[in-house]
Amino acid sequence: MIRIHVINPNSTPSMTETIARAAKAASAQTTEIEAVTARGTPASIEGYADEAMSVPAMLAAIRSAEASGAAAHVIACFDDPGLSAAREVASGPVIGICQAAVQVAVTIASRFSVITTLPRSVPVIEDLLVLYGASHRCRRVRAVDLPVLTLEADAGLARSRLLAEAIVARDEDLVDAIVLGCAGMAELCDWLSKEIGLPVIDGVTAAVKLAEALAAGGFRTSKAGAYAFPRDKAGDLGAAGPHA
Ligand code: 5HY
Repeated sequence: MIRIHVINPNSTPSMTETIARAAKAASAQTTEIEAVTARGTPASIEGYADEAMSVPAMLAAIRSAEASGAAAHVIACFDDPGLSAAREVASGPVIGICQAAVQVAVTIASRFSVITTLPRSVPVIEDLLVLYGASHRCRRVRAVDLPVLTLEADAGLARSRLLAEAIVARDEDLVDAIVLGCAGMAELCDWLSKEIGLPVIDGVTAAVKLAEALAAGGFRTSKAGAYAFPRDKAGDLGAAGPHA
């Protein structure tokens, strides 16, 4: 068995349950999914400050999962918050659901659009697409203009907004796939794909399958460069100590 640690950086347990169901549905028989809710972080991640406030607890969860034998880690938030910091503290591979979804999208489709929750998340995701070298393959990052937690609080409204936006993306953006831009949309993937007749990619599924592949291949995060473990600063100021 390999254990994959799936961390929800926001502090909403019911969203972790949604993520866990999607992760388990995607995982192989030989995979154990350890789904964890970050402690003391924002109830949802909607922009840069929420991201920043979620990272310390997420890093603590990754350190703990490493100690209990996790072979790989999935950051189950489409902003990929703290992804590089997580790779510093982890030995196993760390996969962000945005990066994983984008890698699947560019492999199975020539052009895709992303549909996320609030308009404020659109530039965050656009910048990630540039970082991942995929911005020329994404026609548009769209938003249903609903808060993250409304996906669960009003599932009917979420579905109708997502379907309407996906139809516009299919017919106006002329894409051959849609990427769901929020972990909370994970269970809407198959339904939406059937409704619009296009492949729909959920980042939780993409990340779990990539994590399984990397773990099975024995790949570990390289500690030879920028992803080396954080330095111990204790001796840096010498005998003078921190209050010279
Ligand atoms: C997510 N926020 O996947 C992101 C995406 C978003 O709490 N989980 C969050 O919609 O901003």
